[in-house]
Formats: sequence, structure tokens, C-alpha cells
Amino acid sequence: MSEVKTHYRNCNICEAMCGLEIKYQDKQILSIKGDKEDPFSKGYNCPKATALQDFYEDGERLKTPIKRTENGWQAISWEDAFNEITEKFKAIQGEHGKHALAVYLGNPNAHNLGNSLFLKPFMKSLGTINRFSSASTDQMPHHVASNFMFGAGMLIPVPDIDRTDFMLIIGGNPVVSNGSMMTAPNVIGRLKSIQKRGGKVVVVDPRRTHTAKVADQHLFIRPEKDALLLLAMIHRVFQQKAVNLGNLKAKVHDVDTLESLVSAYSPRAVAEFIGISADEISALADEFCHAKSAVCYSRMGASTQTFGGLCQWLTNALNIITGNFDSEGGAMFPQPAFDLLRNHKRGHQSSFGQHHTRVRKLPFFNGEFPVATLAEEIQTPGEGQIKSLITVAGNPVLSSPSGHKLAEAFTGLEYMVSVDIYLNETTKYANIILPGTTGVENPQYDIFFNSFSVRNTVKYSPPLFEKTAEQRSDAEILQTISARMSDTPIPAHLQNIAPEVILDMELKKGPYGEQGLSLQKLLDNPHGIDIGPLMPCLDERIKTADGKIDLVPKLYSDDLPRLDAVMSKPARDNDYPFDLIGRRLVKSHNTWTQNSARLVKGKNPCTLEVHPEDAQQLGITNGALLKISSVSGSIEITAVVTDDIQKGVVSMPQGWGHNQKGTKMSVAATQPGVSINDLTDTNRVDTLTGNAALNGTPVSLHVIENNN
Ligand SMILES: Nc1nc2c(c(=O)[nH]1)N[C@H]1C(S)=C(S)[C@@H](COP(=O)(O)OP(=O)(O)OC[C@H]3O[C@@H](n4cnc5c(=O)[nH]c(N)nc54)[C@H](O)[C@@H]3O)O[C@H]1N2
Ligand SMILES: Nc1nc2c(c(=O)[nH]1)N[C@H]1C(S)=C(S)[C@@H](COP(=O)(O)OP(=O)(O)OC[C@H]3O[C@@H](n4cnc5c(=O)[nH]c(N)nc54)[C@H](O)[C@@H]3O)O[C@H]1N2
Ligand code: SF4
Ligand SMILES: [Mo]
Repeated sequence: MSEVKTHYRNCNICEAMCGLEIKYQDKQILSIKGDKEDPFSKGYNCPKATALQDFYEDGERLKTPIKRTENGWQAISWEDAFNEITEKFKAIQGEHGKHALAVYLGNPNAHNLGNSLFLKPFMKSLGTINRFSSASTDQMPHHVASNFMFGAGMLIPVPDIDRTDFMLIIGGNPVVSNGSMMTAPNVIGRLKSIQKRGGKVVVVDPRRTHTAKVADQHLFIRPEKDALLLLAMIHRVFQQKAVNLGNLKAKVHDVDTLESLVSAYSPRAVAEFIGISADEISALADEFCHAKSAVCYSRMGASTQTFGGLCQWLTNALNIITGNFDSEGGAMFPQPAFDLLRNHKRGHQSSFGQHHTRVRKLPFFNGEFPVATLAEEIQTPGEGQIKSLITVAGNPVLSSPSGHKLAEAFTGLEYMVSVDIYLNETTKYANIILPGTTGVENPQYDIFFNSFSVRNTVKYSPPLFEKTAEQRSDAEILQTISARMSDTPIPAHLQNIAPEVILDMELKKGPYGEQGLSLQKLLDNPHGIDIGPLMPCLDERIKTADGKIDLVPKLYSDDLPRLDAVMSKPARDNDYPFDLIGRRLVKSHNTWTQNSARLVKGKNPCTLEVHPEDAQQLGITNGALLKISSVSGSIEITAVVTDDIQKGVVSMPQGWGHNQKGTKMSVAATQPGVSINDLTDTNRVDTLTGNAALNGTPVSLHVIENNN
């Protein structure tokens, strides 16, 4: 046996980029702990980090390709797999056109250096316009707002959580999720620091979440009414003559237009609809204005809903008109060492709706179509129909709206491939599964999450363990398919270029390159390097043609009548009287971490939270087995009666439902739960951005069996 060694790397499961210290001996991991010397996470880690060992050791994780045959799944060589896949793709594209092949990209792509770099050339080589991804079940409204207000979809303002005096969190539960579009390891510690320095944290959520319990104030809001709250707060700011552009004077267009747009949305006018009193709305707006610095941060609950687009626009607008933008303690732009916008020239916004989906005419944006339309695009015959699909690191059968219907659509495809590490609810429909290396077998550098980070830091880790001769990385898989599918030959020296070569070049050309930042420097500093807190940088970073912020892009003012229509509709649907929302759990990450025994042990957490008054009215006892139904389908789930949830609203976890035949994740199947996305509805989207409305699904509840 060789000596015990130590390896440092960032955890790549969620967005928080926690630094880890891993002790190992030969190819055996001995322990995983937070790295106290990581300048950003300072020793913090959540319970999921240790599961990196489980994913590495998981005997059910695929390591070489498998092919579906009449006699079940069979091993196939990489060469045979690549030959078959590229022949089939070419034949299908030859017969039906390039766009007959679609791609679905899932969340772990953003956590993998190779995928982050090579998906772009991969898409180009396939020549299809039909890209779908988890972005349209997640954060598309943020990108649309940044595109139109600041000139680039990837220019995301993040809360300066470490210096703010007042943090308003709408529809996010960062104490559990550890933040999203806000990379901030140890959010709970950072929120408590706000309080320790005399500041305040306010949470707006239909559920009393863990974050709400830590906060100084929690306001229950009716689902999907956040845009009205934000409009009323902005109304109050204007009415109190409290507009203060701070550093942004002469840098913001259309402040007057905003004032006239919000004039109809007084706190009194919206209070009844949103479930927060006019006095509370006014007080919240006043406190926000009077705080030395303040920031409004709105996330999943305010993005994956029917007004997600408006919410993200108004969040930015509130920060801007109160002097809390591009300034300490407000919303600020990171300056990442690997700058995704390095080549983005001013005045080159993505055009919106340059194409629309064939069936429902939803907009194309940022190179993709909304995933809520994928099933119908596969199932509706006619010119442009999708006949073939490749999924890369995604599980849309569990993660997309009406996932069970998407599964049905997959059975009609002529040919499907999945680049994935498990035989799961989605990949079981593939003809061939190509598994890449994962987690500790990969190099780690967070291109995306450094772009959303609350502090500028930089860190690279090489793979902890070299892959075996039989394994391929996702990067190699993508590069091989690209080389074979591309119409224009890719030069030999670029076909297998290592991610590190590109990383090194970008670091040297990036904002800290002149100060000597390079891959070598990162290798010499395995705990990472702290660059410092976020700095005002609007003038350098903004990408609008004239360098000014567009406060009221037309697409948003055009969308307000849709919101007004809600205010005249009855609050409740008689057939489906409850609003279903999702929740995240500390010990699971989306749909794929549940094959780790240490993460799924104990009581089944996939339960439905019901308010005591609703439970009493329907005769539901704690622990009762319920049937929940929506227009999309029905599932059975155990009730937990709690006043942590607002009356009229019910909540269940997302990412579950591992109970399906033909999958091979036997630990996950011991605690399968049910899929929330068998209830969500592809027809519920934010029509402005195309993002799925996964929160606020109208449902009904029926007792199957009470727990007496
Ligand atoms: N109702 C409801 N639905 C939701 C949400 C919600 O809040 N409510 N949340 C949404 C959000 S925010 C997101 S991001 C999406 C996520 O949606 P998806 O990205 O579709 O789902 P994941 O669970 O992240 O699936 C990851 C897949 O990648 C595989 N995988 C893991 N690691 C690797 C790797 O290193 N390489 C490869 N090739 N594959 C890998 C896993 O086996 C799994 O199949 O779900 C969305 N769906
Ligand atoms: N442990 C863990 N961490 C994760 C993940 C995970 O699965 N598990 N997933 C990661 C991913 S991919 C993402 S995108 C992030 C997401 O990070 P967050 O956005 O922080 O995650 P959620 O827990 O989905 O928070 C959404 C909140 O919105 C509330 N909500 C629902 N509907 C509404 C509404 O209409 N209005 C308002 N105001 N609130 C509403 C819900 O009650 C919930 O508290 O988390 C990441 N981190
Ligand atoms: S918070 Fe996220 S990045 Fe940090 S250890 Fe947990 S899963 Fe990993
Ligand atoms: Mo996400």
C-alpha cells in the first residue's frame, strides 16, 4: 500500500463550489471534508460532498457503452458505439433534414469543464437548431432580463451578500440549495453575518422554508404573484420620491417610463391578490430604500412560474432605482478569470424569437427552444418533426414538465442516444448509452459558477484518479462525435484538444492574465486563489450598444396586460383548488444523486406538505396516503400536516420518482418517491421567456387511506 495522500478540489455537485480536502490511498477515498484553506468556502461543505465517494465507487454507474437489444442491454465497444451512432444520425438527418436530430442538455454539463467547453462545437457539428436544456426549467428568465437590460444573457448581477445590509429573498431557499445564480458556499453563515452586522434578511415564499426560519422576517405570498409585489414596491419607491440612481446617474434609460408603468400597481391594488397587506408592502419597500445598502434576490420560485420573465426584470429594476446596483452591498457583476464574455462586443444582444417552435410558436432564445415543447415537437407529424434525440447529462423524464408524457414521446423516436452515467428513467429509452467519467475522475474548473459568484476567486483541480483504459471522458465523447459529424473537417490538432489547454489560454487572455494568472499558477495554488470582493464594473462589463442600462425593454411592458388579466380571474380553480409548489432537500440534488446510500437512508422525504386548515376541511390526517391530481396526471403521496405551508398551497420535493421498470439504480429504488413532474403541465409556461412554470400547478387532493 502506498502512503495516504491529500487532494484538493471544488465539489461539482451544486453551484456553491465548496473546496474539499480528500484523503486517499491508491485508488481508495478515505475521507472527504471541507478544505479550511479554501479562500472562498473556508472549510464549509454540505452532506452531499461525501457522496462524491459513492458516485465514484457505485457499481451501478456505467463505465463503458451499452446498447439496448431484444435480449436486454449489452456491452458494446466504444468504436462500435460511435460508428453506429454517427451512421444513424447521418442517415436520419439525410432523410429528414438536419433539424430532425434534437439535443437535450442537462444540469451537470455546467458542472463539468469538458462539457462546458466542448458542447458548443458539438452543437455546431450536428448542425441542428433543435437544442433544449434544463435552462428552460430553471433560469431562462434571468438570461432574458440580462440580455435586454445589460446587453448579454450571461451578464448576471449577483447579490453582494457579504456586504449588504438588507437582503430580500423572493422564491429562493438558499440555506438548503446553497444558492443559485449566486455562488456562495455557506449561505447560512453569510446570512447570519448580515444579521451580526446589524442588517436584516427578509424572505418572501409561500412556504416557511429553512431560509425563512433563519430570516428576520418571512412574508407568505400566494404562488406566482411576485411580479405584482415587485411592481407595488417599485410603485411605492416612486410615490415616496425615493428613487436614487446612485452611481448610475445618466446611465439608465426610461426611468420615467417605469414610473408611469407602475402607477396602476399600488400596494393597496395588489394586496388582496398576493396575500400580503398594503402596509406590509409599503414598509418593505421603505426599509429597502432606507437601508444603507440593500439587494433583492429572486430565484426558482420567481423564475419557474408563469411570470418568471417579469419577476427577473422587476428584481433588477428595484435594485437599479434604489441605488443598489453595481455598488457595494447591492447587485453586482462578477469579473471571472475565465470570462465567457471576453469576445462579446457591445450592441450584440441575442435576438429574441428569431425562430419559434413549430407547434406552439414559443420563442427561440440563447440558442435553444423551451423544453416544455419537446414532447409535442417529437409527436406532431409534419415538416420539421424531431425524429432522433441525444441527451447529454440530463434526466428530462423526471425533470421536465409532464415528464411521463415526454417518456411516451421517446418511445416514438427513430433513434436515441444518452451520454450519461446511469441507466435511469430517461436513458432507458436510448438505443445506446455512452458513459463519461464523472466527479473526482474529472478535472474541475467552474466556468459558469465563477460568472455568478459573490466573490471573485479562481481554482483548478486535476482529476483525482486517472480514468481506466476502458473509460472515456464526456469531453472525449463529445469531441469524437463532433469530429465524425462535422461537415467541415475539424483539424487534427483540435480534435482531441485537452480542456486544460483552452483553460490556460483563457486565463492568460482574461482580466487577470497580465497579473500572471495561468493554469500553472493554479496548479501551484491547489486551495484556490482569492481575487477579492466584487467591484463596481458596469462600464467595463455592460454590453448594450450605448453602454447604458435599458430599464424598460419593450417586451416587458408588452407582457404586463397578461399579468393584469390574472387580477381579474377567480383565485381558485374548482376542479383543482390547490397550488402545488416544489421543494429541494439538503440530501438530494435534482434527480440523480439518490443512488448514494448515505444520502437516501432514513425516512422517505418525498412527502406532501398540507396546511392544517386544509387538512381538517378534507379530513386528511398526518401520514395519510393521498392522491394528488392535475390536468396532467395523478400520483400517490404521504401527507405531512404543517403550518409551514400556506393555506391553499401544497409542497412536495422535486427530483424523485425512481420507481420505474427497466432502470438500474437499485439504491434509489429503495426510496423511490414520486415525480412532481407527472403533475406539472407543459402548457403552463412563462410565455414571455418560454420557461416552464413548475410552481403553482393547480391540483386536487383525495384521501386514499388515513393514518389513524
Ligand atoms: N417540478 C420541478 N422540476 C424541476 C425543478 C423544480 O424545482 N421543480 N428544478 C429544475 C432545475 S433547476 C433543473 S437544473 C433541472 C435539472 O434537470 P436535468 O438536468 O434534466 O436533471 P438532473 O437530475 O440534473 O439529471 C442529470 C443527469 O445527468 C447524469 N449525470 C450526472 N453526472 C454526470 C456526468 O458527469 N456526466 C454525464 N454525462 N451525465 C451525468 C445523471 O445520471 C442524470 O441522468 O430540473 C428542473 N426540474
Ligand atoms: N440540496 C440541493 N441543493 C440544490 C439543488 C438540489 O436539488 N438540492 N438543486 C440546485 C439547482 S439545479 C438549483 S436551480 C438551485 C435552486 O435554488 P433555489 O431557488 O434556492 O431552490 P428552491 O428550493 O427550488 O427554492 C425555490 C423556493 O421558491 C418557493 N416558491 C415556489 N413557488 C413560489 C412562488 O410563486 N413565489 C415565491 N416567492 N416563492 C415560491 C419554494 O417554496 C422554494 O422555497 O438549487 C441548487 N442546489
Ligand atoms: S453545498 Fe454544493 S458544492 Fe458545497 S459541498 Fe454541498 S453539494 Fe457540494
Ligand atoms: Mo437548476
